[in-house]
Amino acid sequence: ASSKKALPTIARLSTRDATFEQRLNALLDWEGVSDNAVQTRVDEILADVKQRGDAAVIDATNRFDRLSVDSMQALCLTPERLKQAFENLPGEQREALASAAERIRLYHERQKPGSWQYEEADGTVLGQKVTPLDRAGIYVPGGKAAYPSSVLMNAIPAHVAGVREIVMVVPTPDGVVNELVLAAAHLAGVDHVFTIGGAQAIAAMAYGTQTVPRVDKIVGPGNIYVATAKRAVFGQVGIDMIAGPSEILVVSDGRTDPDWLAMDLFSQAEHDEDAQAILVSWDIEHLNAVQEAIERLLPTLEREAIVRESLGQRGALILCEDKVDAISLINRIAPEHLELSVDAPESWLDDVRHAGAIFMGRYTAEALGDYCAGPNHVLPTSGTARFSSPLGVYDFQKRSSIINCSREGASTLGKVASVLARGESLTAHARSAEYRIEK
Ligand code: HSO
Ligand code: ZN
Repeated sequence: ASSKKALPTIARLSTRDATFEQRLNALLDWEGVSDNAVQTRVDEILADVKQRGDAAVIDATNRFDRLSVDSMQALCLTPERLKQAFENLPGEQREALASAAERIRLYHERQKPGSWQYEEADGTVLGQKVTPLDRAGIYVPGGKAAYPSSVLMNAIPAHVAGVREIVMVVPTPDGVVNELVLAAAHLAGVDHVFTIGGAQAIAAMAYGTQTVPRVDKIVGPGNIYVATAKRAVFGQVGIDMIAGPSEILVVSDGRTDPDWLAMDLFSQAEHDEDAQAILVSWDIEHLNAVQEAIERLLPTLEREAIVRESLGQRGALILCEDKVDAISLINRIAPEHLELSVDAPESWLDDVRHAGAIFMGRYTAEALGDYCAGPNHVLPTSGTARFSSPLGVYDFQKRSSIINCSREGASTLGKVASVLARGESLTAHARSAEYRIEK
């Protein structure tokens, strides 16, 4: 036996333990990264792009992505190039991507909110007009973290929303292009792709350059430079949420195959070392069986090292008392993904208040939602499901209020406004309303 005490593969907790709250808090604790050195470098890049436009983007791209281009033209991909990427895919991939895109589109079509209005008795009409953004910018990370599925999840809602122009940026370090990412962009209705990344790409989209159109909102995940740049340009443009590491909370009634559950936990853990996978059950024998499955299946994983790190640092198997106890844990954690691996999951739904996406029943693996079920896989993380929602069509639209007073309505409202305006000593307001009151 080794003299070194081996770290447990995954922590075991019980809601009965006196230390439970403390241990749970330690597991959930996630500090959004912020770094002064990064901030300084990002600020420099933003300022440079703002001032010099394309030239600054080209310089930064050559430096960080190890390229040697001398014009922006070399960093633009045409719609024909995207189409070609799609058509050249192996048949199976082409069909899977197209089927996922179609399902995601159908789901998001349902999110399209209508404009509405109502008319009062005196003929005054009030309403709300929904308008898509003129331009959206989608950031796609390069290298290993470039997920074609995320291109679909970010761009399709924008397209369904009716955004006029969708710009996508994706870095190509050493000139390596991800054909699946381009194919996904083609299917999702992306208009322009620039092979740029990092803070320089965020700056280009936020300020606009001679070549890159200035967008109204930037969405999509990225590394710390990208996240820092997005925070910095927020206000000039809209941004989506800044996502933390991926998480899954599985609740099992003890009747799902432990191998399935172990693999569900792995499927989140393999995203990265900081990802979080937690399983809750009131059946201790079942927890033991899942733990055994984890130990047995771990060595079969391609990304074993990442999964071990993630499970060891932030994973847990939690023994709870009963359904009520499980529900209070769910709402306390407010997970990005919740799997209800139980009989009659519908009977849980009313009580589940906080979760980004709810996967109901034993057959609904989270992985299906990641790719092709239809709902969005860009979800609130780190407990933010308490107050925010999945990325959707509504994130690419805004609302304008409509007020259309009738002659009669102007009299009725004019009296109310005049009194309130005089109360605020804003007499021009009062007189403007009074002019329109019928004598
Ligand atoms: N589970 C990720 C999305 C994803 N999974 C992309 C596979 N590819 C979001 O939390
Ligand atoms: Zn995933």
